[in-house]
Amino acid sequence: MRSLTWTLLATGSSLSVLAIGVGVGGHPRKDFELVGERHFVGSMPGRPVLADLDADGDLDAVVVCGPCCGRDPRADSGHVQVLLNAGDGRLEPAGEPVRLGPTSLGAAVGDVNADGKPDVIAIHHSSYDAAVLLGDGRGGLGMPTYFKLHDGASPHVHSIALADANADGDLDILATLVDDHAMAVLLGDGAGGFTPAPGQPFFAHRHPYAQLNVVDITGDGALDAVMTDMRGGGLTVLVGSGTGMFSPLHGFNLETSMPIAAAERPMACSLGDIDADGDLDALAFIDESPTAVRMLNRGDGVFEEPSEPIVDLGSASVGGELVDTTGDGVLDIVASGAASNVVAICRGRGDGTFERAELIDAHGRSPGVAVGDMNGDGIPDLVTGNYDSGTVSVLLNTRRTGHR
Ligand SMILES: [Ca+2]
Ligand SMILES: [Ca+2]
Ligand SMILES: [Ca+2]
Ligand SMILES: [Ca+2]
Repeated sequence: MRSLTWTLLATGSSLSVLAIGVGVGGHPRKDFELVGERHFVGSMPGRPVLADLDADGDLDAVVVCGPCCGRDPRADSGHVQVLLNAGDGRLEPAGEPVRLGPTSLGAAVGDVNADGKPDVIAIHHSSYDAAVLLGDGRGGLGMPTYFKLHDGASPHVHSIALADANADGDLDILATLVDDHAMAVLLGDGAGGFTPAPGQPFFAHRHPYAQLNVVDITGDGALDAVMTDMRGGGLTVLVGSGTGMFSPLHGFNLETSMPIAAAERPMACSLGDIDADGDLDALAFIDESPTAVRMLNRGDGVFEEPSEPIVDLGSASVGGELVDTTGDGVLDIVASGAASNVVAICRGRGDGTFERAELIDAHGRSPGVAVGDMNGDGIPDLVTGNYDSGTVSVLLNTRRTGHR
């Protein structure tokens, strides 16, 4: 297998997409290396989901192909492809893609029928249908069974999470219903079936959007949900009862999602303890902007902007993750590129602030990025779904702790 190496631009100078690999203002580094070839998976792949689909101990990738963000579906989009890891980060298709609806957008992976084999749940941008595809434990997926997230008139679904919202031991489906201003909750029966939670969907302010986070944010042991309030320009926390029901942290008031004053249209948010005080903070990614906004947790699930909330990502982004890419125990930002071919990494300083962005070439425009250890060396790598080229790239992290 041909192995190509690519350079990562050093920090210390203003960055632009055109400057990648040129080594402006510093020594070019080879911190991320494309392993194998880019895989063509079909039109409009989104952010991969990483999980061990074939139980061999390494992370595999699940990629859903379908249009995002108002673009029309292409005739050949609308499917899910599993890529199996050879163990060193090289991916190979696990078989033929499985057909979904034309606007399939994203997925979550978990065992929903209690057979010990991971299953895939996919959502569709323009349909209330959630597709459940049972895994065979070898990377194969069965044909989809559909469950309605809602019986509404304006299907617009942007994110999904699998979590046990009612604490009965079975995974449940949670999803943002953008135009219904609500979050759907379907309770799993542990056999691959789902029924609507009582009272769902739950009011979630205006336009809850991408990257639904399901965590215990209030510390009472029950799972809560954190999402962006895109039209309202804030963050919404829905407090879980532990029985599958959710209510707004601030009560049923349109004016009281937690405002993000520093920017409009937060598209997505990622959670992590960025200021090392023991609670989960939020980073909101702003639409059509190379910036993210820091929102620090007061400790009780209320997020507030610090005095300098803006993080410069160096490239427009529609989402990303907070993850330790260097092994120093401090969370860094890994942000996908909205209209470029780069992934931006901002190293965390541990005090809630971040260094200047480093831009990494994903070798395909509009990469949606996932982070996970793909070659078993304990260091997180990058896997991108490249929307415009229809490909997936695996970029192995060759950084070492403390290495600069
Ligand atoms: Ca595997
Ligand atoms: Ca299963
Ligand atoms: Ca459950
Ligand atoms: Ca914190």
